[in-house]
Amino acid sequence: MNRVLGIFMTILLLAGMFSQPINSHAADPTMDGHGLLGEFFKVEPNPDNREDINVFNFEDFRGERAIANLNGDSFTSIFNEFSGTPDYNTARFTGTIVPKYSEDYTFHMIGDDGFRLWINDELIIDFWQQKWEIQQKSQPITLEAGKHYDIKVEYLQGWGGAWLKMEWESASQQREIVPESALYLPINTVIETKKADLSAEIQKVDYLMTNFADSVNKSALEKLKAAKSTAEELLRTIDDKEIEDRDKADLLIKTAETVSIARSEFMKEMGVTSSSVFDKFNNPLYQGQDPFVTYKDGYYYFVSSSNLDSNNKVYVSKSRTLTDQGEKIIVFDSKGTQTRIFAPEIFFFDGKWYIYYCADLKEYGYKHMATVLESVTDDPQGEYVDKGALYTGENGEYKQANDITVFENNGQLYAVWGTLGSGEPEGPAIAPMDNPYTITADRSFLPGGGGEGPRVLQRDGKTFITVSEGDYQSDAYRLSYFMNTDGDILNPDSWSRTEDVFVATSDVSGPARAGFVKSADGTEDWMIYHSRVYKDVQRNWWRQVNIKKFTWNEDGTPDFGEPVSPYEWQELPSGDLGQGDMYQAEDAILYGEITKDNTFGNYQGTGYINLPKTVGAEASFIVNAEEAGDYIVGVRYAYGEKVNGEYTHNPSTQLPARAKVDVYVNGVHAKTIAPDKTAISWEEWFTASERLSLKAGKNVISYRIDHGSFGNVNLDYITMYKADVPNPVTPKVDLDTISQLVSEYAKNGTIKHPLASQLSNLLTQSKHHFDKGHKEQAIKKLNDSLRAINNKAMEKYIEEDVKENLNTDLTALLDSLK
Ligand SMILES: [Ca+2]
Ligand SMILES: [Ca+2]
Repeated sequence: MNRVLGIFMTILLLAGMFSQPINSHAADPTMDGHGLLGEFFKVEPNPDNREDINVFNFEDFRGERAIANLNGDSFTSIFNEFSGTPDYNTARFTGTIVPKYSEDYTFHMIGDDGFRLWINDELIIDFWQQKWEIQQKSQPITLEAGKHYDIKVEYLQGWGGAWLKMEWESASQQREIVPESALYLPINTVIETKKADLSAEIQKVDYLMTNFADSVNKSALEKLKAAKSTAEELLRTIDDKEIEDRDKADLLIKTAETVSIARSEFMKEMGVTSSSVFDKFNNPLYQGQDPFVTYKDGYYYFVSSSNLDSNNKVYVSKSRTLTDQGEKIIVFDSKGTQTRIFAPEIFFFDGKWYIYYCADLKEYGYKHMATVLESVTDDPQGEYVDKGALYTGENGEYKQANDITVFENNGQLYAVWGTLGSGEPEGPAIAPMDNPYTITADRSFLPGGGGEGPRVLQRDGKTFITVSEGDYQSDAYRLSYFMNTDGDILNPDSWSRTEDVFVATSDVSGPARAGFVKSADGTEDWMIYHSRVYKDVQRNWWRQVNIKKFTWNEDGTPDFGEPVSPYEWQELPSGDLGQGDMYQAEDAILYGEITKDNTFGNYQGTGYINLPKTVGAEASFIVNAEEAGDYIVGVRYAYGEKVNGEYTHNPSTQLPARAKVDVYVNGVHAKTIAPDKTAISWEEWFTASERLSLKAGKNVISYRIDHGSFGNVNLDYITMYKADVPNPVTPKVDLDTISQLVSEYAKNGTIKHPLASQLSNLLTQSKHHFDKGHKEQAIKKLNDSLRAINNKAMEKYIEEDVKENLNTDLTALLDSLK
């Protein structure tokens, strides 16, 4: 096997989240006017009979929200928000449904708990029972293509899981979950909200004309006035127009967009907002747990499984900077054959990417097993093939596993993982691998001591396996490590253990699950780790991602220091390009009830703004794009709001409060972002990044509270840089690393004597000259080394890929010395 991306791979792990429920959130509609309107009600259980079906009524209305469709996602967070508890609630979903074919349709529903479905006022599924996961099927109903039919779903929830799935099929319609695109919100609701959004547009125009009419040219002002008149005229006449309601809604949507575009043109005339360059950061960075990152060819790749919309998927994010995860792409959806996908890690071996993780595999009766995905191409955000479960057992019997990682030592690949199941020996367990997706050897064990989430760090012939210890939901979750110095990896006697090398401080709770990575130029060592978002003493498992630089002790062991406080600014990793141009929110054009503030800490610039809950609020940034194309645009925000029903002790949902903000580019809706909650603290900030397409020159990027948005979010600044441009800095290679490699190659026989000893001598002499300050002689010895490996007569003593690696490293080292 080739030397893998350095010996310095990184990894992260996921905490042992075995007691927690699988959580997900009902998706918000992504298409204008689509989805179903949900109305949510509270009911009271009968104290004498908790299965009394008669308590489920629609009398105590608590709130309404549009949802995309009924796809099995959980209503828990909505119930929590509206009624303070996920238990004993009802909901009603209404709107219209439009089929593609003129055929007989059959509907299938399943849920937790009961439901009933009306199409066109006809009750076609009636399952009004406090039971769960019992599939129901309707009689066929004849529908006409393209026609809107009223749809109504009623739903009851007792306790536990809370979800519904609605599918349809016909002769031409393959059975599928009824998609958002086939569902429409009740038209009256759409018309009313679009009128309000258009009124908000008119107010924004008034704000511009009152305050900035003198700062733009006449033509921009005239265009804005004209757009405003059209909007006012439409609002006066819309109710009386003799057109279909749906056409009224379309007219309102189009007109609001026209005004919005005219406003953007006007704002561009006002000039670019002043900007600076992102050059420092503080922790935390974003929501997440068991972070794992690796660096290759100018990009950091982060891999994660989602906790916010289920644990059935794997995502890979790509970023030019370690300080943000950049754009996140889904690479694997298990579609139910795997659940509880935890702590994925990504590695590059021999031209392909491998993602390792443990999950409950259907094929193994939903036991938690180690498994691996292999990329089809060398694009880590491309397609993957599921290579199936790894053999993590003994005597031919597959055993459960937890938090798997892999590493290479002297050309041999190893897997390390935690053990699971009653009567199982205490891990971590370890086994050599035949290739990146095959283990045939029986497992053996490190010398006990326990810990979960192994991650590997290697330097100067030493291998460290860090593990996380303690209650993962507590302040005391922390790092310890095993150390091997003789390369006898499978011998438990060759490992020693050091306790508590990275522990909580007064303002960082439960720091653990570290992964390790080099700075972009290869000169610094960094760790990425999670901490708990709440610093109280109660148990909870909400976590956030942090990074810090670490160093080495004289005895060659790592010195991780203390977790970095959120109040401490850190410099960018060496050679890191950061997040690019920075535009402060407090300098943006602010509409509606936005307030500027600087009460809470840890902001950049002179303060931050609060995007309120009220419709019509907007922060517009006029930015400059050097060329047209896609940009990664990050927004730094705090969302510390505590919502009804949220509590830090054993929370039943993860980060239940999510804001929802619409993002516009040059007046046109581009994205809706749902920033994760940032703890019940307004002094810890997260960054959310999106890919946005910009024109060359001035662009207006707006963050808006429209109807259906959830505000009360503080914004500090936005950043932007051109997407898909790797960091051109090449990692520096040092002489020690090359010497170590040569010694490993000699050990595993990929370089043979006499070349091995010749090279080793030349490198030792070079180091000696460096130490004495004789740079020229040192360089001469390096050139001699380069000649030796490329000497025709030596060909049979060195393998081709090893020769290639050493050529690359020696040339890079020589270049850096010029
Ligand atoms: Ca239930
Ligand atoms: Ca700021």
